[in-house]
Amino acid sequence: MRIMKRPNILLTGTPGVGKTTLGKELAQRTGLNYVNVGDLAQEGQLFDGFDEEYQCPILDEDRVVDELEDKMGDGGVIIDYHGCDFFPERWFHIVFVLRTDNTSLYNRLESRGYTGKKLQDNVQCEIFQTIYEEAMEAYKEEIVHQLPSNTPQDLERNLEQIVQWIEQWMKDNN
Ligand code: DAT
Repeated sequence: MRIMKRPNILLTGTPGVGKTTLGKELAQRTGLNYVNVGDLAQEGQLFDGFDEEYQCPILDEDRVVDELEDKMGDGGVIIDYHGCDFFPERWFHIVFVLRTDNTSLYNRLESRGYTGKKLQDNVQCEIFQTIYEEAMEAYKEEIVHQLPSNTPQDLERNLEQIVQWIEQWMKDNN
């Protein structure tokens, strides 16, 4: 039996914009495989050093890419990470950059326990649209889409749009 081809999707954006919430629900609705790169790195200890300033381990990007390569080749993977320029460009059929208004993001990160410089820097990352620009440099502009992620209504709309896009992609590619 011929196996159905399925797309690989990147969900990126500043911490707290809603990647995990969207990614997990999307996986539930579509049967695609959700991968949280932070969790993957934690499980496999895919780190290379420690960042004293932010008090967190530094991701070993090469080992993360090696770890994911086979799975990405099979297709049907949703990747969730707050960075996007170290993944091979060829991996993704579409890239979504989630965006959240400053006040909402500030509140979400504060209730996650972020304080001080870490909180400020992450909100600033969103204000400067750092991840969006990173994505626009790393991938073809026409596959990079921004999604508002402020309210539960935004979440539902994003889910419906992505599910539709996946269905269309599978019709076109099988
Ligand atoms: P990320 O994975 O980007 O760090 P998350 O999915 O953990 O973000 O979400 C951070 C918090 O925001 C969490 O408490 C759920 C909430 N949230 C996510 N998407 C939302 C949305 N569209 N509207 C309101 N709250 C949302």
